[in-house]
Amino acid sequence: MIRTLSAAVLLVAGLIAAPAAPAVAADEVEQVVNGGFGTSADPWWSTAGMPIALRDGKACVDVPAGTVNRWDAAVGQNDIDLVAGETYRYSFTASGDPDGHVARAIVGLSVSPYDTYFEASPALTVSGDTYSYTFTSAVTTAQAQVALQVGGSADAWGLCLDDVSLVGGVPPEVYVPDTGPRVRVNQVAYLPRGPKKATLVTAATTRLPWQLKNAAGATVARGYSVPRGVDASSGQNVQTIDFGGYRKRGTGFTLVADGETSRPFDIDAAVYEQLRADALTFYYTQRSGLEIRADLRPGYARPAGHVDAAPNLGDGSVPCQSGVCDYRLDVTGGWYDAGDHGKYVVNGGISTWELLNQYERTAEPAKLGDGTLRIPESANKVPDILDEARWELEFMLKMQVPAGKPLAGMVHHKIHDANWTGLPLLPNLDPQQRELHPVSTAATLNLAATAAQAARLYRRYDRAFAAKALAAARTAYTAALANPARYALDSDGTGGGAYGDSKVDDDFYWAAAELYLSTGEKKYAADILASPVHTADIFGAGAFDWASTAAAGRLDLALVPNKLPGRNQVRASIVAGAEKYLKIQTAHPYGVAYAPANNMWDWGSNSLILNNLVVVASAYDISGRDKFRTAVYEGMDYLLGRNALNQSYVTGYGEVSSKNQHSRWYAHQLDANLPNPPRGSLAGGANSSIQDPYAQSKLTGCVGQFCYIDDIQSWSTNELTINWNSALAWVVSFVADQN
Ligand SMILES: [Ca+2]
Ligand SMILES: [Ca+2]
Ligand SMILES: [Ca+2]
Repeated sequence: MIRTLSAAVLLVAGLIAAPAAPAVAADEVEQVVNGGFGTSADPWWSTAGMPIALRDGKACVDVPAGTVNRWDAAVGQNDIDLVAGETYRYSFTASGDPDGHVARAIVGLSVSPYDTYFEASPALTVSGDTYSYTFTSAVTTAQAQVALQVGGSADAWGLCLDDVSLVGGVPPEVYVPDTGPRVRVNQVAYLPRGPKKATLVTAATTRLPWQLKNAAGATVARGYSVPRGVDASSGQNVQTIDFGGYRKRGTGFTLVADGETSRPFDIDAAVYEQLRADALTFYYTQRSGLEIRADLRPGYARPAGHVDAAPNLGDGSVPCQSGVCDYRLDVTGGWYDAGDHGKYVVNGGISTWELLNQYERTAEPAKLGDGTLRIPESANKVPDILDEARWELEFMLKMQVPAGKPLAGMVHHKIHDANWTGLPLLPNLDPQQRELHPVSTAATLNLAATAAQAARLYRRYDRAFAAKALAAARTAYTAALANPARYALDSDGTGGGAYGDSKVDDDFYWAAAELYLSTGEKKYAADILASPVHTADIFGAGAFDWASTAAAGRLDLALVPNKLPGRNQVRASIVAGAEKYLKIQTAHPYGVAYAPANNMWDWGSNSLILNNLVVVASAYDISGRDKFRTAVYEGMDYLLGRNALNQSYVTGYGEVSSKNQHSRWYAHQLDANLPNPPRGSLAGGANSSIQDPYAQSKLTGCVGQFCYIDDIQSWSTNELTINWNSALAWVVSFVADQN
């Protein structure tokens, strides 16, 4: 989960010479000067080495070959006024020769920190097109710029531009998502013996008849819907349909109600086995420091990233930020966190825990065994999920401060680029300086927890690695006790996500729990029992995540065999937490076990929904009560299509699914030569705060579930990350295990 502030470019304005602006409606005000390039290019600027030439009344440039970022080559105009709350229409005509080169059209700040207020990235054609966009400014400034950023191409090409316009005072654009039929189903598969519910969006307030049809169109079941009133999470009047009495397997079923036919779905369990594998193979193509092989992942091959081969400066010998340390570390390997090239110990921690926990809890370890994930280690006799998690663990171990250095045993919070890069950008093409950021108590405890957990799980396969991990965990825990308040700051977000966390009692608790479970030592038990977190009600309306890790410790104390005094209460607390989520889910007309305060959906809400299901599934493991298992099954429906937007959030699963997640290398939307994210990639999902300009331009005023858009520029609703896919893999693995 990364807060990516898109960078823009600072370039020097030309001198003002102001011909008349194009004609516009009386109450609409043109902000661009000389957008028609009548007799000169003033006051437009262009980047060095790319002078503007006027041809046929257009501004044309020869874009040089071999630049990295979009903003390395640009044409623009500064001193643009913007007023907060005002809606603008941004339009221009442009052509590109040869076809297909992408121009990043922005309205942004012309000075540091170069915030982008709006952006669009059309692929240009030789014949040229007119482009027009509407957005509402969130800021008031006299220092905005409009620009077309055209860098990042290996080859030279030609751009011509005309009739550039930014008109204020236009009516706001009302974005209406295409949500298809009003009968909302799990578009992938219901389980033959599981619950089968759908949600009908309708104006009707009395019950309506429904029919379940098989692939041949024959009605195989029928009944009546149940009115549910207005659903707060979507603002829609809805009814629910329960066809759980039908249990036959098959493909191509549809539900018909209120004159609408749902998208098709299966009734079968097998697809969850495939999704378990796909959700986990996501990690291989996130790997840093390793070539991604075409034979293992057709369509996703790429050179190794950040291995000290130009233009990468590499992760083989990375310095600290200025003043932070005087040594360099080899921090190659690990997973790229998300759509950026950063690597963050805290997010690596919860992701690794969730993979290892998935393996530790499963009743069917063979399903996660050697040869299950198509990775380079698929024939080494070690379960593939452990091989994949080890790729990250080895990186996290490298982030620990070496003995003899100041703060030895503590762990650097993160390593990433000194400055933000643009999209698209393959990992091996990132030219930025990489930097280690200060150590933090949270990162140190994340290593302590996951390395301790690893010690007990890898012992069977590699005693030396298990011993090394346990020693590192002990060292880290001791160092954290001596440095209990070194907090990562929210402000440390230049070039990478901040991952600030100033509440670490949860991380202390989790680390003590894992160390106790792997060693049985009394001192760790004493720390667990002395922690207020041990008995606190940690299962609230939100969910556990990278910053709130108490649940990881609590779940493991409940489920991994141990002799902790009072363990029955620990187990009971999981069941009590699950009861709360069950209550929320039962009351929810879309069957979601997530009800944030004031209907403010959080960043990465899909992963929070899934992490609540982890608690519910664990309650099933503890209690054996079928209602918990049933709730987990139903919880998958929302993610796979039974939602207000009528789409699956898992790439490649469901008739309509997220496919344009924010990523620098699964950037097909920006470069036809790059792939979409691989099958089984989870999108972040509805986020009421819509922090990115693209989402703001489309979704301002959105209600709950509607605060999502499947566009690569929407980094606050549509990124992909290692900690979101770990939640997906965990829950899907549970579901697959039951069948
Ligand atoms: Ca012109
Ligand atoms: Ca293996
Ligand atoms: Ca914390």
